[in-house]
Amino acid sequence: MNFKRLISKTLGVSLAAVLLSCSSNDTAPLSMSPIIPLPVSIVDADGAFKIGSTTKIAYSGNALNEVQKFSESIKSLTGLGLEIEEGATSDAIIFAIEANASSNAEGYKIDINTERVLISAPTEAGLYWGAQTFLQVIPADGTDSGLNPKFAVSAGTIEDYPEYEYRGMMLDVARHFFPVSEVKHLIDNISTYKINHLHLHLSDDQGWRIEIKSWPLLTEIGGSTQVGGGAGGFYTQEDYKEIVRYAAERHMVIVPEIDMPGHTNSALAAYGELNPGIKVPDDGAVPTERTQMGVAGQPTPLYTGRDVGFSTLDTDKPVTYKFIEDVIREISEITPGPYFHIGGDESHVTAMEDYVPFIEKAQAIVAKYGKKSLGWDEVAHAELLPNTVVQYWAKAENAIMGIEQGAKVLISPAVRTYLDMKYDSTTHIGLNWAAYIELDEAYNWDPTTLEEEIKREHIVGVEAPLWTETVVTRDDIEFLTFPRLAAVAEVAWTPIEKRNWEDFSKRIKYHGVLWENSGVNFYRSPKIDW
Ligand code: TNX
Repeated sequence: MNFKRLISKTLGVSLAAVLLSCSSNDTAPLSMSPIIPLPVSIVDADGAFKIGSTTKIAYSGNALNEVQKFSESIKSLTGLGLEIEEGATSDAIIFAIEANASSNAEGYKIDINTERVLISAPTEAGLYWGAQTFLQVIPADGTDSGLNPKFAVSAGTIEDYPEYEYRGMMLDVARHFFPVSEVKHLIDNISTYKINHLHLHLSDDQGWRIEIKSWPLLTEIGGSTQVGGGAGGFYTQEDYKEIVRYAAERHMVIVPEIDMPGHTNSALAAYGELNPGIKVPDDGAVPTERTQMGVAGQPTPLYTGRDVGFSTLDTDKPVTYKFIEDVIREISEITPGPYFHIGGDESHVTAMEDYVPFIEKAQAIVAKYGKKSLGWDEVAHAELLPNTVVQYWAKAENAIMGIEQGAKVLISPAVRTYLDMKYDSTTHIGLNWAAYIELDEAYNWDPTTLEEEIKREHIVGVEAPLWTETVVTRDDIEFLTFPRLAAVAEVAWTPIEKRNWEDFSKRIKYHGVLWENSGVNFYRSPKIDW
């Protein structure tokens, strides 16, 4: 489908005809572009810039890396293999590092006139986000009606910067394992939406997914299976470094998570000395949740089911703290990003008097290795270090307890942002314990109005987690992620005053065409007239 047909489909034939006939060169005004997330400001001007085979990609300042990535992206979008020429000034798409292009480190400016396109930003990250925007302004389909043999982009100016500095997605590689190639594919597809953090849930009851050289059985035994009993798998440290490198090239930070003290059966199956065993309560009854835990000091059986909350590390033993220190040290050494996520959720079989000191010790070890702790909202029961970030997923009162201690909050309410929730009761994969989340429900909310006590200044950003109990293939990942991630990305990037569901529901159609053209699976929400 070409752009005009897409616009006709998007806006209704008559409105599209008016729009197309009143702008020169047959292109819709820049402000009608289907950009997601919506930029802060778009101002239209007369005329259009035509991209053709003679167009050059130019740059000034330290922008060659960005220009090379852009040249690959524009080639796969349009088929045009444009030459890179440092100083070109006309018939050119120019990338320039300019300190005053934006006061935000990730901000950028795009100025389009009939002669050239100028994308400027104070940083390479800003140029990268500017390039993502510009690619969405170019008509998606190379084949043209014949009226105009070039890809015409309407003139005007875009000025843009993010509302939140942390715009994230989480992938659970523990319940089902996904190899490096799948993670890279996901990184490509989500960075289009200016997602700049990928949180990897690297351990859980069903699997331990990262090599720890000082505790080799974690992966050898703990990584050997997954939900449903499949073969599992794990990342070597070299694999993990490759993911970190690939993400960094796309200005995305990897946030590693080792979930503790609960969600640890895979570690207990590998190293029995970490297992406190079944604690028989005073009345002699055996707690059923902990039947998996068996005998203290002995390894547990591997677990391939979907239950949560039945496992815990032995919080009393010194060896447990040697273990978590080794794990945190080895992962921190290969993690350039600022965060280490310590999990802390659903430790239902760890007594609160054991849980609190455990979290405090884990936080201190994270700090010792130069990282900031992130933790699921339950960690706010402990005394938090000033730079710890609490990830609000379930209980607002926990997030508020964190704020009262001076912590910042990462917003991931299950009822809005959980990508593993079904869209509706007929969705073939996913869970529904929190909600059904249709596309409009993933869009129509704001982090600052969830709770009175959680204010703008407390919030570092928004993250959409994808838990993978029911997610097995690339198709499954994509079906639950798209289009909802695009909605959450706009919640995280675009200021609330600019956001509007009606408008989003029109822009998203173009992305359906892009996904279709590039073989990305997505949910054809009945709320959208695809
Ligand atoms: C709750 S969200 C969990 C995960 C599950 C998820 C399924 C959170 C911090 N813990 O262990 O996978 O629900 O939706």
